[in-house]
Amino acid sequence: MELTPIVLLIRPLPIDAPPAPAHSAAPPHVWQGSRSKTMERIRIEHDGPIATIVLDYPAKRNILSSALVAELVAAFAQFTAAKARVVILRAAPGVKVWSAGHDIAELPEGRRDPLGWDDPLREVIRTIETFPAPVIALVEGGVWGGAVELVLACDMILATPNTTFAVTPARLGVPYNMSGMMTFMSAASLRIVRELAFTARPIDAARAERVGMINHVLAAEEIDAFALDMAQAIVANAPLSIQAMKEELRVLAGAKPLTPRGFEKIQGMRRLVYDSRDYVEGLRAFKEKRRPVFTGE
Ligand code: KGJ
Repeated sequence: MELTPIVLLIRPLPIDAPPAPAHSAAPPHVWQGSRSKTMERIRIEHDGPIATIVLDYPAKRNILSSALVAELVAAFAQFTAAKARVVILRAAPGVKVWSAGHDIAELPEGRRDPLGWDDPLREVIRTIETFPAPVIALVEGGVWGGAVELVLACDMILATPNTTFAVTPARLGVPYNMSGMMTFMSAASLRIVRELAFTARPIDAARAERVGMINHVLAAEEIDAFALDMAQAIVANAPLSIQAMKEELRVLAGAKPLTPRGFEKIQGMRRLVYDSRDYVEGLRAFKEKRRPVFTGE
């Protein structure tokens, strides 16, 4: 698959077109040929019913800033309108950092929930989860914080052997939120989630595959062809069936009972975290490029 940016070959789809109902009575292949479009922080490519998003903001290690997320959300809306049958989400080949996660500079400095409903990370996770066709994450290099959740929210995950996943809120003093924890719980056993979240140490691709967090580890020279082959297998199948199964899995995975009291208790605990000195210290230490000193206050 060609990844260098090329000019738009065919009439572009309006980026702000309202998402069409997926896979309606339209013919299965609404796209002809291939085309590519460059946004500022991502590139998108269409090749027939297979769409690709390339994270392409290396100067800031593909951080999930509100600007990058806005481009991602627009790309998925465009793919929905165009009835894409599968999306491959990747970074440029050979990157050392797939994504450094949430833009720490955009986290509020305290006294406000840093991961509320409208947070860009939450928005892009919902976009992927509710996208009406499978999303394959093709990952290499370091994946950090919220970017780990982004990858785990994808339907299938392929990774090169040098991939690592580090879940780092506790290194920053950030109270992760419950729907985010649910993404982790759906992707790995509680024991693994606890280890990742409490130690904030990276897990490598081999172990992530062993514990069932990701689908396949593949050599860098093989991963593109493997992803394409998987995409083609999906495209050959019935899109409405896949769309219904994807939604069933999403709804079932999220079907966790929670009492109002339990919810309020957790919100109260999270508030103690983002009101704490440790939270301010975690963000400040990152900006000052030093290790944080946490006191539990
Ligand atoms: N947010 C904001 N800016 C970032 C971030 C980030 N997450 N990561 C990197 N940057 C910026 C740096 O400040 C540099 O900006 C530039 O990207 C290159 O980073 O100084 P500038 O050039 O203006 P750097 O550190 O020079 O690159 P490397 O030496 O290659 O190191 C890459 C790393 C990914 C190891 C390193 O940047 C890093 O540790 N980043 C933070 C990773 C992290 O903990 N991410 C989790 C963020 N938190 C969450 O996602 C969430 C949701 N949470 O709850 O905590």
